[in-house]
Amino acid sequence: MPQANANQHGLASLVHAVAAPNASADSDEDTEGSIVVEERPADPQVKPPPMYKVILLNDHYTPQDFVVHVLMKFFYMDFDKAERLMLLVHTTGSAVIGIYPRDIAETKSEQVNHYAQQNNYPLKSAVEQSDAD
Ligand code: TYC
Repeated sequence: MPQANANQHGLASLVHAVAAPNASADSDEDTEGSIVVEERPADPQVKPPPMYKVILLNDHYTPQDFVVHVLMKFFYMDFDKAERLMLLVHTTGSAVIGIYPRDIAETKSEQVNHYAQQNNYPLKSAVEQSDAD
């Protein structure tokens, strides 16, 4: 039975079963007995895994400096970027602060929420699928 296989170039390959040494002309081997690999275009229905947004939510109590600190600590932003994003959340109510694979997005969101709770602030983040279709 042929086995589907993805290679490093986005092409799918069909690798045929290892054949017996006395192969005939219509087997999966060439005349030397080597395994034949056929390449075909990657299946367009094979989608990359979905990505997830980490969304920061505004509240009326968390100090602006603490929000900037959180963005620098968990999202590795420099001060200017962290301050701009904090102000965007402050003025609009929420903003996307990063897009990641699911596990990483969930871990970062939990880190923010736990750290805020430890410091007795109501700051919250949430995770939402990015490219849902
Ligand atoms: N609105 C808060 C204040 O005025 C600051 C703030 C900004 C809180 C962003 C949360 O995600 C937030 N102190």
